[in-house]
Amino acid sequence: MASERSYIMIKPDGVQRNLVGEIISRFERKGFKLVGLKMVTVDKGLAERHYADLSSKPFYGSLVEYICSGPVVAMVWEGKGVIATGRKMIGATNPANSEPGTIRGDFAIEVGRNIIHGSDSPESATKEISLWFPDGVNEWMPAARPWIYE
Ligand code: YYY
Ligand code: MG
Repeated sequence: MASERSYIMIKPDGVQRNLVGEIISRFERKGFKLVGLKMVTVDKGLAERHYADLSSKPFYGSLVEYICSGPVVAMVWEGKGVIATGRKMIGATNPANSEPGTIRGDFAIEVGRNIIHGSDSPESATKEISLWFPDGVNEWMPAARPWIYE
């Protein structure tokens, strides 16, 4: 099976609100495999590079400031369809439109405090994983694999 990877990041509000365990648990219980995990206090340059595609948006400055306002939890999750499914689990960008049952739908109210980031395409996943995990991630074989994939 071609394994797909997504960059998932718990933003500073998710850390401050003690949602790290809840969020990791959702991805674990789904069946995805954790291959990268670290807490990072983000400097402005890294935040700007991560959100470079949004640099012309009016909210870019406050977005960068928010990402630097406290530690984030940077992760790489692996599994079949993890990029698209991860986005579904996260929910719509604006929590006002996020369905209940999604992470943003259950735990967030405002777009500028929406708890979590997830890569939106294979191209951005590759870019984001190399930006946040330049030394690579961890290869391992979960014992439960035959009970998750047929
Ligand atoms: O991928 P996703 O996080 O769902 O949304 P993006 O369009 O990539 O925007 C990144 C980030 O920017 C979003 O999570 C919150 C913030 N933002 C905002 O503050 N105001 C907007 N109108 C749109 C996005
Ligand atoms: Mg995005």
